[in-house]
Amino acid sequence: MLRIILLLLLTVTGSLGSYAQLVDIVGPAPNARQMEWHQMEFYLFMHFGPNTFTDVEWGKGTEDPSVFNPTELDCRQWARIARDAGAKGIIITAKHHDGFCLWPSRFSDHTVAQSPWKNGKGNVLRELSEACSSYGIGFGVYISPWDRNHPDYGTDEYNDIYVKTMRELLRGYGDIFELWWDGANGEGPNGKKQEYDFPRFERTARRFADEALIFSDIGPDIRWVGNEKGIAGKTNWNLLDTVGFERGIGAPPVDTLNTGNVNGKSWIPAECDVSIRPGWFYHPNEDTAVKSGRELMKIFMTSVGRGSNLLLNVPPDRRGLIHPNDSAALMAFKGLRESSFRENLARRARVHVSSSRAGYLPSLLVDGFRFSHWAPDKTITTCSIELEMDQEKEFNTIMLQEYIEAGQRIEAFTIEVFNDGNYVPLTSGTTVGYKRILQFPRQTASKIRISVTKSKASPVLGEIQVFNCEDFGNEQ
Ligand code: FUL
Repeated sequence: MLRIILLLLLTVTGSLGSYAQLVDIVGPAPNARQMEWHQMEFYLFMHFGPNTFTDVEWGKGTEDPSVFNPTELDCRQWARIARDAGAKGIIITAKHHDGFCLWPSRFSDHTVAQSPWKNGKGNVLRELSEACSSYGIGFGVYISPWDRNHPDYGTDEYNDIYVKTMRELLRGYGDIFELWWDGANGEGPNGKKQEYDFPRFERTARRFADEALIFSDIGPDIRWVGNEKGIAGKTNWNLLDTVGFERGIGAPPVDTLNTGNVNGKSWIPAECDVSIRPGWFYHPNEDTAVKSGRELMKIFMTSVGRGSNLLLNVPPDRRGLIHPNDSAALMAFKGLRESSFRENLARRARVHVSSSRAGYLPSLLVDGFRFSHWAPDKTITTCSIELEMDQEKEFNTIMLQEYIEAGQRIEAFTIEVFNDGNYVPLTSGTTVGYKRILQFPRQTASKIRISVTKSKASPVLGEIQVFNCEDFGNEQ
């Protein structure tokens, strides 16, 4: 009943923020847009442009636009496959470092309008934004600040051009869920490097797409995880200190990006960008090097399973379609996620807790909803939670979720299993965050004890689930 009331409350208010006010917030906390983003968990990246046809990763910007000529481009196929794979959105390289624009920008003469595709009348962004909205997934854009084509690159005028380009793009294609800023900063056709006016770029983004979360090495909304392998830190704070740091060369050290800062001043969660193939762009000789569903599952465990989001790159081929090898791998990945997390063995387990706060029912931890949460007494920072299942069960995976609307708090926890009349250590970890998935050797038991051993403030947990699935071979 309580669950129904809470859900009604959420539906009626339409905002997570109002529910978050039921608990006190400690330290930086996600805003409503970031909270929606955390819940997306997994979405696709698409690198597409002249490089798709010239077989390189970084075009020089001197490529003849006539190379861009997909024969069967179908953005609805991309969006359908993304949706069917359980991805919640697509971020497209609207403009990569070669400067080529996938829409007919008025501020460049290196665009789809100069290509033979659809006789220069095509617009990939228009087709993709419409396809994403008709399949109910988000649409995001990568707009490379580095531009190896634009003649003004390296001069003050380029900052104006970049702002105008952003404005044109952010106003013209509906809601944008994420704007992706790459850190690369090389020379332009005039041999000069650009001093980017990022404060102005940020103001432009906020003004014309205030719904968009901005990704870069240092946010302001989402940070790079520090590698392109899909591996977040086992310790992963959603907090980051950015003062004194810049995007690109001046970014925080990669291990800081990987783990965040325990006492960071801003909520800037990590996103793991990784490609399904060795390269970011499509290369025919990589058709046989597509990661398998199992490999993607391993990546899921080290990204989403460590409280980060997963941005998986699936580059369309020269026809302008997702290659069958990639779609098969995506479907295998989807199948593995479904089979792995289908049966929560702790659903409706009896929950015994070491301390209780009035109004916070321990049973909310196993009700299948992260929003409904439990917390011990306000003054208490350590606690234990015992799950008692109705009979002995085999399991090898535990998923924990903090109610991060109230801030990220947990610093260390242990998991024990009841064996021969005693609790014995099974595994342990540091941060939990939005989601933490731990795998361990398969156990048979009816009781599990999770103890929070260190927390910045009274821990607030939303959900605990237990599974018996394949072992994805990740070191926890
Ligand atoms: C990098 C770029 O230089 C690559 O080409 C790619 O776009 C990747 C996602 O980010 O920094």
